[in-house]
Amino acid sequence: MKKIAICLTVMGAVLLTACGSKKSEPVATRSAEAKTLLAKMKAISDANTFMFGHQDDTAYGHSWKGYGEGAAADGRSDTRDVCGEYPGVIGFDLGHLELGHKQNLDGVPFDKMRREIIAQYERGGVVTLSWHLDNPLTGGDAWDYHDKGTVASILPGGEKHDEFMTRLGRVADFLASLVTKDGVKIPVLFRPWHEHTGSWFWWGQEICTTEQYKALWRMTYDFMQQRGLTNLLWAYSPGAEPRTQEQYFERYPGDDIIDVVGFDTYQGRNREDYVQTMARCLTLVTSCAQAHGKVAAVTETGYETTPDPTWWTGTLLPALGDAQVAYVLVWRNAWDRETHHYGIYPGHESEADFKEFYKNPRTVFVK
Ligand code: BMA
Repeated sequence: MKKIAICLTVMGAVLLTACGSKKSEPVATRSAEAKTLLAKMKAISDANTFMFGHQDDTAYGHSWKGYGEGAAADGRSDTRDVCGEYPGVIGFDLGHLELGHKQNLDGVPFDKMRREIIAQYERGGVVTLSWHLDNPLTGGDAWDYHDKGTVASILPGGEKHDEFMTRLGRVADFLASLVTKDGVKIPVLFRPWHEHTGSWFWWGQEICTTEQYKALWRMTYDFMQQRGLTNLLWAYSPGAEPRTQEQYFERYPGDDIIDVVGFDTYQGRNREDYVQTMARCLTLVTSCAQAHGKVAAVTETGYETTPDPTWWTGTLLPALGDAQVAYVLVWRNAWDRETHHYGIYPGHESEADFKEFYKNPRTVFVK
């Protein structure tokens, strides 16, 4: 008995020492490149400038696609075709990567996406990744919110937990493959579980509880950290629903996880509603960013088809006012849906105005 006790005591001491020494070493949660990226975003917003962002900018455009039959060469961009430079931020979506598919939910091959992510980094631009992932419980898409048990089913102990970890693993593998030819792990801004203050995705406000939503974030973050993905920065991006800091932070996963705080909102038919919503959300998000020492951004916006020849300088710029945000990202220019575009392209009725927007000293693009 005694011998065992001594043995256990010694083992305990060894374990304690091991744990103790582990604890005293700072845990690297952000790579040097990720820290540099965050500092750059902060400097841009501190200088009262912001990067223009466009979803899928180099994957396809209004009348072309960069993959499949008749593919345009890598690096084609509707934005560059109009103003000569690329957006400062390009967004891509990882939906269906978790299923092991070769293309995302909109048909963009992940190999093409990887090449364009590397190219955007090498030209000095920023990449943000959203994730419209399928419902892991029902097999429906991201908008299949009818089963309120979905989030619970993938948390530890849930019937789909193990399978979901496999899905997260596929995403982690792709994120780990974002490496330059010199071996630099490309820093990217990951923006999962977005627009959760609405109830149109299976992780939305009325579909899961606050505790479940936060646990979902923690599980995702811990998994990526355990995979060594310190090249990720993390964005929290509710919709326009929160009215107060308290509401904004209700489901906030934590200051140790989040780097960028933003919001998604779009213009509908009424310009005044949009300008007012932007003003309200910008005031809220910039004060939240300040209170928590984070960088603010407009993580998604736009006006579908932009049916206003002076929208860029006549609505978007005034709506932004003097708010300090690192970037403003407009949604994609679908090549296969005539009326689903939010960016600019040659021949669009707002082309001349976009060039003015580009020349405005506040906007940041990359060559
Ligand atoms: C949505 C729409 C969809 C698309 C999804 C992910 O807002 O653009 O057509 O599948 O984003 O990119």
